[in-house]
Amino acid sequence: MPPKVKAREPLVGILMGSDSDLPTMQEAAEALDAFGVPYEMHVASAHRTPEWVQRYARDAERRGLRVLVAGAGGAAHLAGVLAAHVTLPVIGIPMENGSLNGLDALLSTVQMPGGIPVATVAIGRAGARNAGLLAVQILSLSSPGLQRKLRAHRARMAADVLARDRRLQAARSR
Ligand code: RP5
Repeated sequence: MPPKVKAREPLVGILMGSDSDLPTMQEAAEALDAFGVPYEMHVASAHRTPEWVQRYARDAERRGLRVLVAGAGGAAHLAGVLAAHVTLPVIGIPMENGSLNGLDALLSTVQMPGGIPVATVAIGRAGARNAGLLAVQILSLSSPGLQRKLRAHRARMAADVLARDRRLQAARSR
């Protein structure tokens, strides 16, 4: 059984390798905000603050966190190192930066050894947004309220696409 937590205590831990990742990671935070999911955010580095990351991961479950979201660039090991220390789901976001535009971070995040999964999303802002949504979906497994909000969100997206198509058809028939 997951630990019982007070409603406003963070359920999601968002970590990023550097504050230079914040504009991208903000997308994940905004997705959680949109669903009213409480979270915390920290700058922490698998390489520059390895002990801090290990301690954070080891304490995460006891503190009531249910999902970890980690973004890093370059040799992006933050999500993988977290995953090594927890059985909570870990979602990894490769940052779009450096000389390889995020391809290095994508491979570093996604190519985990068998047995220690990291759910890796797309490079950059769209990936960060999806990471937030995926965290909501995971939490919705034990929250009918979040399930309802997710269904409404999907319905709004579908309505938006249909409206765009109507505008396209109208423009083409002029
Ligand atoms: C990674 O190196 C960070 O996650 C960031 O994406 C990148 C650059 O970090 P800074 O030099 O801006 O601190 O570890």
